[in-house]
Amino acid sequence: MITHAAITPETRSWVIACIEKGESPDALLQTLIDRGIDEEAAVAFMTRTLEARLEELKEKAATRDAPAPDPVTAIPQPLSIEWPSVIPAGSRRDLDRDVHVMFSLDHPRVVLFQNFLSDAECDELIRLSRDRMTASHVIDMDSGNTRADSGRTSSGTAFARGESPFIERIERRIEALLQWPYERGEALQILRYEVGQEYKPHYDYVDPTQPGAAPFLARGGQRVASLVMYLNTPQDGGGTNFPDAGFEIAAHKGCALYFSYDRPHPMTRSRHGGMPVRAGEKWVATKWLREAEHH
Ligand code: PD2
Ligand code: ZN
Repeated sequence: MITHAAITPETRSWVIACIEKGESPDALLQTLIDRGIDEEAAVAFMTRTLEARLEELKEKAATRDAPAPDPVTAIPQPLSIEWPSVIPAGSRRDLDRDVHVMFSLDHPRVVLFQNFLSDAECDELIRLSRDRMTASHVIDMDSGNTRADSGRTSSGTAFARGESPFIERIERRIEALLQWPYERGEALQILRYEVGQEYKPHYDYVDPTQPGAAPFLARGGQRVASLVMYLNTPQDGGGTNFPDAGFEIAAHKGCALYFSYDRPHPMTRSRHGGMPVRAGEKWVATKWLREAEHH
């Protein structure tokens, strides 16, 4: 005779298999009782088994019906790094110059510094660059190489990190201002915009879902922040705008515009552009900060 102890995991599997073949629960209950299982125990067992099976099937259906996350549109988590530390508006950072915060916004994260470079430093950066400018490129997200693009019409050049004591002095000031290791900065880029030239709105991070992102990300990870240093004051135009947030920062000699993006996603509202120069010319130096050491 089968006793109460005979209700085993196999009994459970057998009941489920029979139900799924279409046998009636009442008939199964009767079989259990016929085989000597106490009626009350058999009813409790059948109830538990069928309820648990129903829950299992509901969970399976919910997982199956939930749309699979789309790797292109899914919102990535914020990068889990220590962020550059930026002081509040109105305060000063004790560097080798008296730099202070003129404007600060949380979303997008934007900070404008005044007096970051001296007039002499701005003039020297322009003087060192003038004879080595070539047409600016963008990263081709299919191949990872760079290419010309009608949305970026400036010319530019770059200084390797620490290329000279003068360049290193500026880079060390950036390190101290943002509390961001020197080694996690890209080469200093210099850009020149003549009348009508611009850099249409774009993101400075790379889209990690694009095939061309891998070689970029292999050298220091994602870009996390940008510092745009204005080397002159254009006669007219040439501001930096953030169209998704609806504001523009005027290009003003010696000021530095900082913005960061905590993940490579438009939700950072960090899309920005170099507005067309309407008169005169515009010179900037840019420093991009990476997640990790850049080489
Ligand atoms: O020229 C600018 O104002 C500017 C602003 C932001 C340039 C860039 N980003 C860039 O080169 O990415
Ligand atoms: Zn940019």
